[in-house]
Amino acid sequence: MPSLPGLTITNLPAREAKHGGTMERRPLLGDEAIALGAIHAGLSGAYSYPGTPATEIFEFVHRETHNGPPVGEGGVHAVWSANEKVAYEEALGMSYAGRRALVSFKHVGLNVAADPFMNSGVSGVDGGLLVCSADDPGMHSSQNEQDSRIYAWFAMIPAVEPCTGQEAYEMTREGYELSEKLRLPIMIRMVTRLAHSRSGVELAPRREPNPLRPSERPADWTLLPANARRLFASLAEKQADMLAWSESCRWNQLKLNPKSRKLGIIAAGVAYNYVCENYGDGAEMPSILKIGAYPIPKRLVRELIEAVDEVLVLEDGYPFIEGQIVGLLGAPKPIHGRLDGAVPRTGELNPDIVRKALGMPAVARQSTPTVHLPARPPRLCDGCPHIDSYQIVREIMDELPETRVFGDIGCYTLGAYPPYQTIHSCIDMGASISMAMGAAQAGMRPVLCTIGDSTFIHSGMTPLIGAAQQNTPMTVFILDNSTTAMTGGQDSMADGVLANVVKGLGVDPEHVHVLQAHRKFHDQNLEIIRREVAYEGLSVIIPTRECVVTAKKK
Ligand SMILES: Cc1ncc(C[n+]2csc(CCOP(=O)(O)OP(=O)(O)O)c2C)c(N)n1
Ligand code: SF4
Repeated sequence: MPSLPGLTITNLPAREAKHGGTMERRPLLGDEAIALGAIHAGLSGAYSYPGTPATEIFEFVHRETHNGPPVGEGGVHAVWSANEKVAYEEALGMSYAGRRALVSFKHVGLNVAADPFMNSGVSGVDGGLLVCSADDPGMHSSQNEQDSRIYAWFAMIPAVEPCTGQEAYEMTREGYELSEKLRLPIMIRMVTRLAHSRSGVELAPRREPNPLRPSERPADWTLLPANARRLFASLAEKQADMLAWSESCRWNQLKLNPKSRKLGIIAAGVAYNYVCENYGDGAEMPSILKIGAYPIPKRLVRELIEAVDEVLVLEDGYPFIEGQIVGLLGAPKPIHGRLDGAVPRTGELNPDIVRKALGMPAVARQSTPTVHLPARPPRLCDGCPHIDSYQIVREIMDELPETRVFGDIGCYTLGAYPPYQTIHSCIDMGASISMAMGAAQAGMRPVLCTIGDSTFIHSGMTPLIGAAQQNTPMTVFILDNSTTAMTGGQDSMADGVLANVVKGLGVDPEHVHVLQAHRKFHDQNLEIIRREVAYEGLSVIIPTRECVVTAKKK
């Protein structure tokens, strides 16, 4: 963490004592620092479904532990889950058994896991449970830039937000102690910039995993109304302890500068680095509250506001801190940030945006020669199996221009771009099938949808059961490329079982077709698909061929 010379540090406790002897140091991505922090805290189970920018957390745990002993002998269980809700519930089961668990996913994954996540605040945990939700401000590879801190507030649980790899490691490692002390899951809020930045991290020794100790409070895990009312009241009571922790923990630091009253800064997570970068040239730093732990440390915010004339709030994501300070009726002093336009309302922060908000003159950056290239949308790889499917869908659309195709999330979403332009929606994982159902129910014809094999297992099976029961007139394409290509080629649970799963969900086997997604079968595939599109009922087409990138890797 950059040091801030010459400031009065009012609540910064001494750094933890070194753990005996020389410390090991490793270059780690922010994601990897979380993974290793969990392993060193005595992790017994890691759970996840791939999603940028969180994927590397699970992959690191797997890489580090898969050759180790079984869980019963101190090892770590690490197998991808079918989706984030399943991952969260598996982690809860591990915690119920008294052992420590880590569940990680991208921010929208938390929407999928929201049901168990919210309820786990009420039930509480036994073995420590850390949930890392990796936000993507600026939407580098996401559909939105929702802010997971609001979920932690919603579930009434503590959250930590690292600004360096070292903090990511230490917050995770120590988070397990807090989780077991408060008997609550703890959220680690990550952002893309830190998740994918590499830095040297000092490591502490690995702690032994917890022994198997099944919960002695099964009633607390059984959220019948009478139990849930009691537990929710107890969660409300814990809020005071949580606030006391947040106001005294080392992740929240108030540094008052009595010489500079005009401006105070509140900087959360990586925004703190951007402030330090801008004051790094020796300029005097105003009073600053660095926030790395939530609930928002009210007392420290109040102390800062009392010490200065106005406050600038810098936070990646939503104006979460700023909004709470301003509240409904306004703050006692001017508060600047995303809400009053001092900082752009959306998008990722960076040192230049922060510099401008601080009122500093722009720094001259070394200009790079600009080459004007024609705009080129991202496209499917040459030889991609999805190309063969989309060529046929395009032909169907040319024959029947009223055709609508509901898309989903994966490499195949690129079918929305030229030259195919074969997708008319993409909202969230699994929505292709459910939205196609709704549109068919509204009377639209013909209705098609495309979904990848991994996305189908994640959240396409449930709507397909309903479509099979109602024999909804639509044609579902499950594009089986034997992998989860978009997130880097993780194994797909659909491998080898797709047609049987589809039939098992109740789809009439006469209208289930496994096709080879290859140019040389184009004519016969087109014929089958034409027939099924004309059929006034549910059909499922499974074009199959391995992703060429995955095949090459093998
Ligand atoms: C809720 C949620 N979880 C994870 C992701 C990240 N993600 C996007 S697409 C995808 C799966 C892609 O695999 P598949 O459906 O097989 O299509 P492919 O990329 O292989 O064509 C994942 C995991 C996401 N966008 N939303
Ligand atoms: S990675 Fe695989 S699935 Fe994705 S576009 Fe390339 S070939 Fe197609």
